[in-house]
Amino acid sequence: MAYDDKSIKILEGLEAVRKRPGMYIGSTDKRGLHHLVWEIVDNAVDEVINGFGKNILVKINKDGSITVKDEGRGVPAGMHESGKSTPEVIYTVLHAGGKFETDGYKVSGGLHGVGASVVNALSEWMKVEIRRDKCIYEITFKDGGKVDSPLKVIGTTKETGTTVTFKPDETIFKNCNFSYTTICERMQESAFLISDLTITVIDEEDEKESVFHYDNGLASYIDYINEDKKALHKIIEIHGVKNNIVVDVAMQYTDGYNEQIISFVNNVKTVDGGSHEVGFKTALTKAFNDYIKKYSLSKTGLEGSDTREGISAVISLKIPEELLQFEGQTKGKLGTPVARTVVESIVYEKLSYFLEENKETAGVIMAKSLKSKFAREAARKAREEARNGKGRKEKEKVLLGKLTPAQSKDAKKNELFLVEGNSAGGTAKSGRDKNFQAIMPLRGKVINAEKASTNDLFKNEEINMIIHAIGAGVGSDCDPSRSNYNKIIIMSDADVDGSHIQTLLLTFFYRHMRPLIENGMIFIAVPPLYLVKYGKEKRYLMSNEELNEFRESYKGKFTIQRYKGLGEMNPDQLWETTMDPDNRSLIRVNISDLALAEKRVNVLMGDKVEPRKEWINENVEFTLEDDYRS
Ligand code: 28G
Repeated sequence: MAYDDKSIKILEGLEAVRKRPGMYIGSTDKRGLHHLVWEIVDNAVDEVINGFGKNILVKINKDGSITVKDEGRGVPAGMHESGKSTPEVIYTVLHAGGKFETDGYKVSGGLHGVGASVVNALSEWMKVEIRRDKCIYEITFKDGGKVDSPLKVIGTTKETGTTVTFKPDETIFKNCNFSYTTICERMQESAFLISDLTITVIDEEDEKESVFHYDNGLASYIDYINEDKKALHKIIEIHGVKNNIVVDVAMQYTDGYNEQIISFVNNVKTVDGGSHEVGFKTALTKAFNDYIKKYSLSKTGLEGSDTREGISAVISLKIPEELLQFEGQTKGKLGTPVARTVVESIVYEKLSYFLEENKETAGVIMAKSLKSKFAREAARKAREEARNGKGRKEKEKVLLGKLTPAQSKDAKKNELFLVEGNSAGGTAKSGRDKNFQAIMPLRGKVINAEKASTNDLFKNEEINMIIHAIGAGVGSDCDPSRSNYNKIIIMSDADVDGSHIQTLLLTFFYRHMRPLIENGMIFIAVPPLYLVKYGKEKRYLMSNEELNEFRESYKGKFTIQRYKGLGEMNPDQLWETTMDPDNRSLIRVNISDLALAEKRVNVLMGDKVEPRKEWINENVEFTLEDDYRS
């Protein structure tokens, strides 16, 4: 290819990065901005890992640019076969000079590994200074990677190393302010993983400086994590190599209950864990169970979670590039299957040995795990007792305080009325057939199962009463054959509030007792809207339509009474019109109603007033359309 053609290709490459920055650095928000820093710092860290220089400086400059300096060999400053200088190639050709390999391990930055040219492409300007061969070289770029001044010698030096300064392009990044804290956190992490390394972070504007260096690697990391916690023993360190995979682990139990496992692969954090973490957990469970069995510390075994209560652990793996496999949207999960077996066998073997050699520490850790096991078992027992045991009777008394039960215990025939308001509840209680009808009055508004946290929902008195009265269980436990009632009937006023209560109850049943709906056990009662009296006769009318029909067909004198609520009826009337199986109308709620209910939930519970009003106007009558006579 001709020289000019190559130049055009390069510019096209950088232009592609500028067109779709997200493809190369994930995003153009704060994360993306800092990604630029990690790309450059990773290269500097690689030099340290390769054994060249130990100090790295990261400096946020007053003009919004950032400088990264290492004391490595310095980027080779010769001429490339293309006729360009090597630094120009490295900083303008996509993927060139980004990541290099060391002993077969692709170290650091491996996740996105797109290199310095991407950073250049997304910068307003960039300056690279190279100290090497007693010379100081400099090359500068502007406007997304265009050479501003080609490589030249600008002075002499005895030092070696590379210094890169760049200013992110404000037209690409929403916010170009580097965060001192974000940078410090990441640099500290690197310093924990690489014991030789010293990283200094400076904020010139705010005159802040932090230096990160840790002699004890992962053990220092654990010390830091457990700084404000009470550790139960000295840190356990594990090291091993198998199948070319290097495994390092540091772990320590605290008196707390949290499990904190942090893992890295080739110095990159695996935020979503993966096969290495699975191997670690399996090894822990196996080694501990062996130990408690050998010394007869418990008749039954530990579960995995028992062995991890209060643990802080850092796992660091070095995996040859050809074995690397990452999963998940953000590639934060190690896939490599062999990593599981390698970590499992190394940790199991070394940990078992450690326990045998350190009986005192072993005792402390086993006691902690056994305590966790007992607590877990006690909690389960308490849950079961709450469900079927003695404690249940007491609780039920409170929970069922408002329930007026039916006399018969025939679940096949019994009906539960959920009645809006105490006064209507009283009317229903007097009017019902007490042989098979039970009444539960509901005061005020029912909690919104769509919005409340599960925790709040199940603390709610009304909801608890309903769950306990029905007795079929909730959630995955819900079993219609255990229901105390064949029909559960929601009885509310024929107005907006009543419709609201229906919706809230249906939402709850839909979310937490759906099998009852699927079994056709949930109903809505339909109280009459009008009572017309003519001569010595009376008739209840269920809708405006019925009223119109009556008006057209009846020619004599009559009076109309409109029922605003259940409370306006006397017990006999309520029985006659709404509760008597021979006379009443019930709507059986089915799942397609529920699709409707879902919509209702959205409209009714949403924050917008207008669509809500509209919806109520359109749908208040809906209850009468799919009339179901029982
Ligand atoms: C300051 C911020 C970021 C770097 C080096 C050192 C070498 C290098 C960098 O070489 C081209 C490709 C593989 C050899 C390597 C110097 C070998 C000999 C280096 C950095 C040539 C890249 N002498 N230091 N790149 N390699 N620091 N810091 O970027 O074959 S990048």
